[in-house]
Amino acid sequence: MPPDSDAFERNGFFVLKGFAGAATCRAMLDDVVRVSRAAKGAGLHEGCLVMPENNLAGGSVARAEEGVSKIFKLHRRPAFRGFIEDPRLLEALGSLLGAKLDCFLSQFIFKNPGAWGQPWHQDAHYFHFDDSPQVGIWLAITRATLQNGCLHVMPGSHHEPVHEHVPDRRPSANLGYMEIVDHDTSAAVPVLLDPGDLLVFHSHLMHSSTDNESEEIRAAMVYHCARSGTRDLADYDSPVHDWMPLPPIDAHS
Ligand SMILES: O=C(O)CCC(=O)C(=O)O
Repeated sequence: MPPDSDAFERNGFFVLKGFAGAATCRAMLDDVVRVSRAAKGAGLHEGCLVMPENNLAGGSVARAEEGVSKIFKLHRRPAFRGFIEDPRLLEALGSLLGAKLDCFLSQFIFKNPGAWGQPWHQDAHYFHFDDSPQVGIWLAITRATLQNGCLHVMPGSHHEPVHEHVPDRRPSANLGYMEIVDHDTSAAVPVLLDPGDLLVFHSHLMHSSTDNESEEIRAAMVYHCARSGTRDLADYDSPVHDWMPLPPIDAHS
C-alpha cells in the first residue's frame, strides 16, 4: 500500500482504503470505553486526558462514554501503540517526513449523536515547533458520513501559511476549538470513509467537521507525527503532547 506522495504534495492529503481491520478498530474502541468509564466521563485516568462534550453537558447519559468528546495521550497504550508502529504506516509516514519520526499527539474522537463539529482550522495553528510540516493520520473507527459529521478538507490549502484563528463563537463549543474566518472554503470536499480507512494529511491542511446529526456514533482515532529532533518552542507545557520516538524505518526493511 504505497503512500500517494503526489496527492499529498498536490492536495495535502490522501486516503488509504481498508488500512486497519475490524479487530484493531474494536480494540481501540473497547479501550477508550474502559478509560471513559474509569474517569467517569472527564478528567485523568492512567495519564489519559478525558474531555467532555460541551454540547451534550447537562443531558443525562446512560454510559460515561456517551458524554465524552475526545481522549488524549493514548499512543503508549497497547491498543494504540501497535497501530502507530505498524511498518506499513511507518513507511508511508517516512516517505513524507523522513526515516526518524516521533509521535507527539494522539486523540480518540467519539463524536456521539448530537456532538458538534470542529470548525475550519489548520492543526499547525496548535503546534509551535521549529519544523514543518507535521503529518496527521485520521483512522475511521466507524463509518464517516455527511449525516454523522465526517471531515471536510480544502484541497491545496496546505500551501497556505497558518492563518489567524479566532475562538469558536458557539457558546457550547468544546474547549480549544478555534476557527479560520479569513479564507474561502467553498471548494471543500467531504471525506467519506468506511471503518478502517485512513486519512493522511498535512498539518497546514484546512479541515473541519460537521455536527453529528445521526443516531450513530462517528468515532475516529487521530495521531500526529513529526521528524525526530523537532523542538517545541511554546513557552508552556502542552497538556496533550507526549513525544514518543517511533521505530526507525530501516529496522523493518
Ligand atoms: O474528527 C473531527 O470531527 C475533527 C477532528 C479534527 O479536525 C482534528 O482533530 O484536527
